[in-house]
Amino acid sequence: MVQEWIDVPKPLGQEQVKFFVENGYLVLPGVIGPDELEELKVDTVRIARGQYANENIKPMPDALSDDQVLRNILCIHQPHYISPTMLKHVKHPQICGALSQITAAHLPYWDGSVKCMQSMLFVKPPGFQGQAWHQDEIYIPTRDRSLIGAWTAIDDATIENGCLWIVPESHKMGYLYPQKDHDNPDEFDFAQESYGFEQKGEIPVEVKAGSVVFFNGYLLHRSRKNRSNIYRRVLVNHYMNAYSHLPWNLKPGEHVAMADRRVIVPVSGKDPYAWKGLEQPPKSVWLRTCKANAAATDPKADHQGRDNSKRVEETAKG
Ligand SMILES: O=C(O)CCC(=O)C(=O)O
Repeated sequence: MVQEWIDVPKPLGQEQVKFFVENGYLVLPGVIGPDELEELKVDTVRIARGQYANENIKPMPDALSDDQVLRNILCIHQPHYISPTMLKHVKHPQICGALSQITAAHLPYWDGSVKCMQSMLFVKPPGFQGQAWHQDEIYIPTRDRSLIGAWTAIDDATIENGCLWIVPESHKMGYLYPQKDHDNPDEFDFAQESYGFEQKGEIPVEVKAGSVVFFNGYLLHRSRKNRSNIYRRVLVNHYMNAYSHLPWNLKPGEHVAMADRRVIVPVSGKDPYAWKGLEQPPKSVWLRTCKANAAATDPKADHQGRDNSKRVEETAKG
């Protein structure tokens, strides 16, 4: 079999690569232009209206306004499984180019090959919660600490509307901190909170729409409640070194060193395990619909009192 090689641009300088390796994050402003942002916004509504055939979001009546279909949704998980627009963004040349330079820049022998395994489309309407401290490798383990989030701001992200907060350099030790339930359901959704680390270096990452924030899967981060009166839309795609197995959602009896989920999208360089084939993703997305006022009485319930924990656990949130 002839191995396909995916060529991508190399937009970063050596200083930016070094900054990412040292600090565990990198902000690139102006990556996504106004037309692409508009395309993502329109597609978000299309997904929420159930206009792509899928198991979890049924078509909504046309009479509902865009605001009515969006305002109950915190996050749509795996939109690229059903939407060609979201899949196109997963393969965005500038983003994948940057990923080909930083994802596993901490490793010898790496040739820039990268694959994607997850997308999350945060809608985060006014009043909706953020997510408490966590490290994404808790949810999506790699074999070489190469998990990376590419967090694209569709709206300006500010402290007021619930931007990302990070602890620079917290990825360096390569330790996954323990997690426990938190006691602040007004501020954070039902996902557990990491604890046992020094928080005092925490910084907000306020960015303009169209910026991309890259962060390593061991970097401690959180987001806060949206206290503004506008949506805070963000598309976060997760990627990793294509050479690492993806021992995710282990099946009973499976050995962590051998497991390798193949619902992936190769986005740069080569897929070293192409001979294993790819698994087709389910025609489905998952919804996170947590909201502060209902969560105050039950942290696992959305504003309609439904228990969301199972749906999100199935998604292995990153
Ligand atoms: O943007 C957010 O609200 C949370 C994003 C996040 O924690 C993640 O992508 O892992």
